[in-house]
Amino acid sequence: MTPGQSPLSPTSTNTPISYNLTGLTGGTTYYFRVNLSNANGSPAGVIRSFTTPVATTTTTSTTSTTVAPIAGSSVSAVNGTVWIDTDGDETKDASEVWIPGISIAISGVSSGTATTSKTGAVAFSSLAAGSYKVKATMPTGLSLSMSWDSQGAVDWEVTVTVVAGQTARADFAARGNLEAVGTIKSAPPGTDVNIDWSGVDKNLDTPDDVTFISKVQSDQTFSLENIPSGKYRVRSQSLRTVVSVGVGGATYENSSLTFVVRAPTLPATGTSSLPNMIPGALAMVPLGALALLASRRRRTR
Ligand SMILES: [Ca+2]
Ligand SMILES: [Ca+2]
Repeated sequence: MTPGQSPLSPTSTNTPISYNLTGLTGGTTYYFRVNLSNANGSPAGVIRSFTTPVATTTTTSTTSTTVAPIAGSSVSAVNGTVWIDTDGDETKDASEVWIPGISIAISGVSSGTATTSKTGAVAFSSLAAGSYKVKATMPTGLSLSMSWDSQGAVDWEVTVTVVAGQTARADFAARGNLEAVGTIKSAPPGTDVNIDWSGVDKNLDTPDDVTFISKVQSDQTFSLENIPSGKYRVRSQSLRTVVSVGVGGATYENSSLTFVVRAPTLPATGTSSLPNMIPGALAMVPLGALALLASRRRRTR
């Protein structure tokens, strides 16, 4: 017994007495003994016991909400690329260059921006399914023009529908508005001519630089089509020359190299028979076929 709970009140006589014991542990047997004390002596009582009931825990019901984990297969993405489509065939050929440093924005269920990597690529991942607009920004002052995108009009704006667990694509192509022609006096035919372009940041020797490759022909000439303006470094064998090319072009000449960048020269119209033939040929094409001809070709890469 707890000492503070004993002894019982000495005034309780001839009537049953009760006592509330508090702080007992459930499921435990307690032993007790009543000692009486009066004029006849102080006999010790018999030891008795009681066992407290086992405590029971009452739990109240709770409501839980189970959130299903997002399966890996439901994560969607949009991947994109930007390149210079030198030959204008709307296909990225091995000889054509990617354009790093192009800003691409995505908007829709969620939005964000990214810049194309060294390989001209962006990736928007972990997207929710839905419709998105992907817009690439043409850098200014580089004599570059939009020449293709993977949807609709050539406006470098592509709407994609992202399906759960799948990757959609938005690809963009540009063409430069200038051409380069040059001669290398000492190099044998077939020699590679590496022509580094300063890229979107307009500075050479930065990560967004791009290298065009041409070859020396049997008459010592080399050429590039549809290139942008900027700074160029011409490298071939021991040759290494930097040329700045403006929107109007550039001319460089020394004892071993000439490098001329200019707006493309067009064939004289008077000597070509094509202008006379085309209208007659088109006149024989049915209207529906004309519409088909006018529609844009799309190619998957
Ligand atoms: Ca191409
Ligand atoms: Ca650069």
